Amino acid sequence: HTIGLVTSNLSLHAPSQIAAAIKSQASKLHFNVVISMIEQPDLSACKGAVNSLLSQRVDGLIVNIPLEDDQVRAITEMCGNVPVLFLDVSPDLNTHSITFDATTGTQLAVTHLVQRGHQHIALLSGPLTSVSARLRQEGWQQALAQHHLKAVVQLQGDWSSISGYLQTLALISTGAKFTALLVANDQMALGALRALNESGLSVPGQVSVVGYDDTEDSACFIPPLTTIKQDFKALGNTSVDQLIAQIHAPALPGHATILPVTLIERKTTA
Ligand code: IPT
Repeated sequence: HTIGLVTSNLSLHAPSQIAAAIKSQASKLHFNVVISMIEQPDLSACKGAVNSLLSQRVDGLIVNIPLEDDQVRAITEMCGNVPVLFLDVSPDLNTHSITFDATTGTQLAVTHLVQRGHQHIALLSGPLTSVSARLRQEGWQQALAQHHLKAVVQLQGDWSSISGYLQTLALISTGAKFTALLVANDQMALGALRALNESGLSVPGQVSVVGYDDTEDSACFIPPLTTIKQDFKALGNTSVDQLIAQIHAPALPGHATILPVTLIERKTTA
């Protein structure tokens, strides 16, 4: 039995840890995993990857690529009778999906900062072409508004650590006054920490930083990163179990599962 996994670039820490978790759980249940990776997410690349896995006669597909609603419909149609499960789509879609609770994740991060007295908060988002990047940005904005606050500056990176570094340097060079920085993933937070350090801004003395993901290296950043944990092991286990259930019962109606997130407080916030 074989599961096909279509994934975003595995040089990114989150997709690679998700792929590892899927592989482990599948092995336990005696399923093979064949992977098709897309370097830059777009519909035609995703269709190509799905087709190549279908031609290898996989029993079901897990798709970890950011997709808009109409793109999800197009991919589902292509799969025909082969069950498919999406990991990076809107939780409001009436399809098989497993995503993390972005409303709670962003609220936890904002509340953590506001409780520590922060009023001047900057945002570093992921690429806004990605659903999950948009959900995080909107979640932060809503949570800030609940505290009658607005982001002082909003920047956008591409999930990579170098984009986090460059965008944070750009933020510092605007001269904008900020005491905290919310970052949409830990890799960009790693770059942000370097930019702050090189600019002589101490973390958390002058600037607090909150990441998002809690990938495996984040406890070893300098300082260890406060972040929102998305449990990628749990995602891997649940998605393999769920896809196998779909394989056994292909008529199961679409269902959006939402996994919980938690705040991991380390040393980048005060
Ligand atoms: C999402 C990660 O949070 C982000 O850091 C980045 O790696 C992105 O994936 C790449 O697509 S997690 C995803 C399941 C929404």
